[in-house]
Amino acid sequence: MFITLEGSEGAGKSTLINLLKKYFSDKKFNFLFTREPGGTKEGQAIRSILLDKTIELDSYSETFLLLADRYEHIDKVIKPALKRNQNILSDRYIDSTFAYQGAGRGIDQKELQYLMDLLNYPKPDLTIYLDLPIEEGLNRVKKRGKSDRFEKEDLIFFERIRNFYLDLVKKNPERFLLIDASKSTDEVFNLAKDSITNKLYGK
Ligand code: Z5A
Repeated sequence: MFITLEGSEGAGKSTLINLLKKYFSDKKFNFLFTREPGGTKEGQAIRSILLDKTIELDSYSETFLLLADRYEHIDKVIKPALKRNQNILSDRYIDSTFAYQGAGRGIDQKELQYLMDLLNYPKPDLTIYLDLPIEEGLNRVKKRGKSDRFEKEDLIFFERIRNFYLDLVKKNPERFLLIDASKSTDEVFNLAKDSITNKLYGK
């Protein structure tokens, strides 16, 4: 089973993943938690460039770095795990590129699809999207303290991304579960845990 988690800034992906990790490890479930960018040693080096506020990247350079990260991730982590029949949860995956580089940066979606197809990527069975009004998410991130190269973008950039995700969820109801991330961490966790469990047991 291949599950992905998406969301905009401060929606609570890391918080949710920590709760899911504990829950599935207590249940002795064979679950691999991974992320993009940075799911491999090579990807971690790429991630540090992508998040560095002192580095200026053209949107295409940013995209190619993300795709290099993804190629390494698919080749070294995702495909081998799926071959072993291991369950995987990836914090961000292909939808992030269509949302951030497509809707956010303005790269044509067809160009992105062409580049993505070159990766021959496994498709997720379930994608959980944590939805939160942008200002609320940015306030949470501000309180947390540190920010990265993406988080210095303006509200409109993040609104375009959120609207893109909302549209994607509407068009792909069989793959997506939208969770209202303004709910408490416990409520968000229970909704995500139940939907993953149902998917694992084919309900
Ligand atoms: N990116 C891209 O552009 N294209 C791509 O293809 C890919 C990625 C794959 C890094 O991703 C950047 O890469 C990202 C998109 C770009 N851009 N940004 N920014 P990332 O996933 O590593 O980073 P992130 O999206 O910024 O996630 P984050 O900063 O780690 O936030 P989060 O995981 O969603 O939130 P959190 O750390 O769990 O929570 C934030 C705060 O809110 C924290 O203080 C929590 O205690 C609090 N919180 C969490 N849940 C709640 C609830 N339910 N109520 C109240 N407070 C809460």
